[in-house]
Amino acid sequence: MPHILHKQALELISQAEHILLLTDERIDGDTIGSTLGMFHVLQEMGKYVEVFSPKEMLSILEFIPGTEVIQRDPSIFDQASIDLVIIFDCSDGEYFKGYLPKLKPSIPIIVFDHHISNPGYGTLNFIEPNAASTADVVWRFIKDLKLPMNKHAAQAILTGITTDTNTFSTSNTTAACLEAAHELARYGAKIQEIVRETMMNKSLSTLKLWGLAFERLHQNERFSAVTTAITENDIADLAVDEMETKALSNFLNAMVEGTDVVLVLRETDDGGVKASFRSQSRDVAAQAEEFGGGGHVRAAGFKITEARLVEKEGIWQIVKKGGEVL
Ligand SMILES: [Mn+2]
Repeated sequence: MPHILHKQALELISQAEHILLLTDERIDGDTIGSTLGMFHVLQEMGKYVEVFSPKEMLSILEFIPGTEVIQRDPSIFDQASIDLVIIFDCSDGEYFKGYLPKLKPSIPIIVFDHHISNPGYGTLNFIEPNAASTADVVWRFIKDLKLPMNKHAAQAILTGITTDTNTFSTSNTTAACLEAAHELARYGAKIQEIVRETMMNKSLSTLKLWGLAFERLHQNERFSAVTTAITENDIADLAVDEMETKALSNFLNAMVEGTDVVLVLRETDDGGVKASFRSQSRDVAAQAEEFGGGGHVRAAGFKITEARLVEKEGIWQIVKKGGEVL
């Protein structure tokens, strides 16, 4: 029997005539996959649906069916006819709050997420901190309510599950997400295409970037982690996109022997430094919080504005403007 919250959400969806779906600000396979999965389901239900995502799509996610419908122009929020907003994999909802005043205050918001830090900012919130991905939260919602599925929806949702578990290799790989993968495969999802597009098929420049990152690997006592660094120059020289550095963190986490935590430091084009932790057993969310960041227990990060990466005798440090070493 459907959960009461699910029924309330279905009521909102049934009444809505113009639904706007939003991804997280940070683009990854889960936020795009869960959003587009729901897009295909709502289309099957005969709904008028639009999708907004604030950042440029990553080339390695372009195989997900429906990426071409994603709009990036915020004037989408000017439409008075929008009567329901659904947002996926976005832990705080901060980025789109600036757009909300353009919408009627009475418009309900449904939130699907798996970040433990999500305060539940929606009218209805589907937040499962133990779920491997937002995509599998979305899948259980669709299944519970017996919403109409097709193979495009299945492929999008399975992409979210696959990428957030680093192809079923991370400690958050649960029986529930494997069961979801099995059911989605029955709806026509192709795991081999997802793995090839998101994990393999690395461009020559990406592999060169990985080569630089491998060379710089070192044990960093400051962060108690095997650490590497990527500078803005590397990224500019090799013209690779952000998802590739995330893939690098996941790869190193799975591959480096004898360490709990891997840290990838990366300079960003706005003059800051991003740090992303991956862990097998330590709580890296707590560690990231010390630096004003956050995330999941096994995958977390932080960002320092106005900082650069500096190498000193093989150890990479974050140096803030003014010279303070973090
Ligand atoms: Mn996620």
